[in-house]
Parts: sequence; structure tokens; C-alpha cells
Amino acid sequence: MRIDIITIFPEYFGPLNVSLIGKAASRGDITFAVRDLREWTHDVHRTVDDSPFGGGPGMVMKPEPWGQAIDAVAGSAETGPADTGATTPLLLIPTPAGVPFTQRHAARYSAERWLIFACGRYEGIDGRVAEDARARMRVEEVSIGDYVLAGGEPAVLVMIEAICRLLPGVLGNAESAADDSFGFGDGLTGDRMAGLVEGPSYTRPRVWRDRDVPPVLLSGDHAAITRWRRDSALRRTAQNRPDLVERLLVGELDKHDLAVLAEAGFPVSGEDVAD
Ligand code: JA5
Repeated sequence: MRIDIITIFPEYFGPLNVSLIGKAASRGDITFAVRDLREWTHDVHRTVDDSPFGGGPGMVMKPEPWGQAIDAVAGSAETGPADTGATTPLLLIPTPAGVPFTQRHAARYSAERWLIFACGRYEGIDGRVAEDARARMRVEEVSIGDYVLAGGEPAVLVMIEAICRLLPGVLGNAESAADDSFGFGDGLTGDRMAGLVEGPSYTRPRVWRDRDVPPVLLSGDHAAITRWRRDSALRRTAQNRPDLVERLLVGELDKHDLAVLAEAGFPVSGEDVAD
């Protein structure tokens, strides 16, 4: 996979050389190209921003450097850092006004050959830039959460981590991705833990500061362990993510699940429940 990033802060992307993603990049499984937007400015001050039409606070990123940057990067299929055989990239623009980025997006983007990320700063990028790019390529505006950042850079690091850990060979342990919280390693549901966050995990020592690891995990009874893990996932989901409990399908909950949820304050309605 090839990933180009356009930013006014190229130094922000040092972390891409670290850990599993850094190793995948060293092997050539992922090729990163971080480009400074100011390469496409032509004035002595290398200006990338201007005041907003219509008034208001802050500054807006000028369209001309962005238009040239996107044209240059997207037009570099043969001359660029990695010839993946892809000819049209997917342009991703982080913005708090975007579609919420989820594990499904991460899975879908991980199947792409070429991604371009455009990092805004100030009050964002002139609205014509995304509109114009859409005439030549697929463009998606995505948000990593309901909070405001000073720029798209940290959101891009987050999305790259979520996407690249799904690439074959990057994670090491293929199973870890499949039964993560939310559990659509392949973008599908159907997994018994799908739609739940995970409960806590434990390792040695068996007793730490007078606290025992839950004995069932040492029992060797795999059915009991699976049931216990599901109960703790249901309890933690009920506690921290009532929105996810609302989306659980009654048909995928057995009587034991419903009892656990009821105890956690979620009396799920419905008679037609699986045994
Ligand atoms: C701020 C100019 O998804 C959360 C995000 C906040 C934020 C993003 S993404 N981009 C920007 C930005 O500020 O470009």
C-alpha cells in the first residue's frame, strides 16, 4: 500500500517510523511519502492561509496550493515512491464535519492500494478543493470523533494506525485483529462478540497487590472462559457504551446475555429470545 500525506507539518509524522508500522515500511509493505504543502506555494512568505469570505474568526487554507499539491501527488502514479499499479488514489480529508471513521472504514481503506491524506489547519481548507478533487478521484471527509483538533495531523496518524494494522503481515498475530473490540476484522459482523467492547485481560503474576486474576481464567474450562469473557464484555459495554447495547440484535442474545444486561441496568424487551 502507498500512503501520501500532505501537511504543513511534515515533522508530525515521525511516529510512522516506529513499531509495527515502521517495520512494515522498512520492509516495503507500506510506502509513506510525507509532502510539505508549502512546496506548492510561490510567494516569498510561502502563504497557505487567508481570511474567510463572509467574515468570522481565524483563517482558511487557500485553494491554490492544495489544488496543485493534490494534482501533483495524485498524478505521480508512475514516478511516485511506490508503483502499486493503482492509478487513482482515494483522497481522505480529516475534518470534524466528516463521516465518523469506524473499524469498517479502517477495513475498507486497508483494501485500497493508494491513499492520500490531506491535513487541514486553521479553520479548514477552502471548500472548493474537495469539490474539485471529486471530479477526478474518490474523496471522503472523515472525523475520528466529536472533538476539535488544531489540525488533521493527529487524526491521520490515528487512521493510519487503524488501517495499517489490518494489512497482511503487519500485526504478526492474525487473530488479534479479528476479535478486537467491535470485532469486524474483515468488515463483517457475525462474530459472537461483534458490537461489544472487550472486557479486561490479565497476565502473570496470578496475585498482584493482593488482587487475584479471576479464577475461571486459570480453570482450563474453555467453555466457562468463553462465557465469562462474554459476560465481562457485556458488562463493560453496558457501563461504558450504552449506545452499543441499543444496537445489539435481540436475536443474537441468549437468555444468559439478557440476564447479564438486565443486571447491568438494561432490561432488553422481547420474548423471542434464543436459548
Ligand atoms: C480538526 C483545521 O475528527 C476529529 C478532527 C478534528 C479536526 C480534524 S479531524 N481536522 C481538523 C482541522 O482543523 O483540519
